[in-house]
Amino acid sequence: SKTFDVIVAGIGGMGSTACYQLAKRGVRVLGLEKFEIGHAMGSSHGLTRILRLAYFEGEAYVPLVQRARELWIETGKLTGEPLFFEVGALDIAHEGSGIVEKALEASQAHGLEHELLDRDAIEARYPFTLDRNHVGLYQPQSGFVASERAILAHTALALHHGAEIHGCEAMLGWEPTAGGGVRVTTDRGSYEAGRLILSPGAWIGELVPTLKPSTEVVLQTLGWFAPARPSLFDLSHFPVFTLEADEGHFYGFPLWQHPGFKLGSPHYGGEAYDPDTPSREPSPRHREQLRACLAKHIPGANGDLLGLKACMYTMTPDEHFIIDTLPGHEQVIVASPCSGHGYKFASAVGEALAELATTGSSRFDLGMFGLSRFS
Ligand code: PYC
Repeated sequence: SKTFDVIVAGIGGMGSTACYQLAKRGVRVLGLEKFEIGHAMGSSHGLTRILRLAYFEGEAYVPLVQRARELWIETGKLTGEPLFFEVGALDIAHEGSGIVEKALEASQAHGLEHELLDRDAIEARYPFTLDRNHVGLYQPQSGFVASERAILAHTALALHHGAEIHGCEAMLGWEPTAGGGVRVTTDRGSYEAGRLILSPGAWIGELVPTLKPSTEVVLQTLGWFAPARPSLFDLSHFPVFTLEADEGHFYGFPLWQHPGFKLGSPHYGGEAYDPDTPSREPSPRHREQLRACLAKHIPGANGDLLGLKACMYTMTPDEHFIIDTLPGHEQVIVASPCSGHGYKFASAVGEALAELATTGSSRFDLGMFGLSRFS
């Protein structure tokens, strides 16, 4: 079988950046993807993903997202098409719920530009209709990543640097070799490498059954709706946002590359899902929730439905990521799941994975993503 330095399984957000970072370092890398490159069966399609710097999920994420932002900008310049759009981000939540308070804590701890807004200030600036106790934190240096474009761009760069990438080739399994490497079997052949990076998203439990108990795949829904006045949601003055409402924790985007206003179903409202379901049918319940959120909080975007897409989150019990070597198999690096908030970090995670695979350590403190927390 053909031999490589590193095999990367799963060429989505994390795998595409890992292939690029490895190939750029002169590493002989094979990338394997079971669907076409840039497919809509995983967790990164639907054009855009939020990038927030003032991270309410934990200020420890801030250095990683700062580096990710730098890399998205750098790689966008390299390919001639921007990957990061600095439209600002607005976290809106009920006062005292902890979200705005934690975003503020992260801003202060890392000296991030930010602005606290009360309900009246938010409504004066943006087309939201909010609850009396809603408050917000605006971060001008945040924005969104063009996620589909970025996967294709990183794959193109990886190829440019000599990576071998196989689309439409399903990995069936892996086993350690006597020499301390790995042998990977696919539906088209078998390959050997010194190291294996597993970034298969929702399929991690199938490739590493010991991780099944600490991961849950859920279905989420993205909706696009015709705005009455598209100019209100133009990316020149409308930011990405997260909105904690009584109906759930929603998130949305300014208009970009699609005539519809994009709104995501409640972040904590995913439905248990089998990633091998052959088609991705959006949830009717999510569709109702999106409609209810628009009617109550964003009436200017409550127009005709233009599109719905289903996508998957792969959750860990504490909602942090897994980025670690596999106990007993140090040649295998796991880089999934991301608990539904990982894409924004992918450029920096790719760099961290390349460092781990080539030197055994990373400049980033990846301690909070370690597997030992589940044992
Ligand atoms: O990180 O803002 C975010 C996000 C929204 C939906 C999923 N992740």
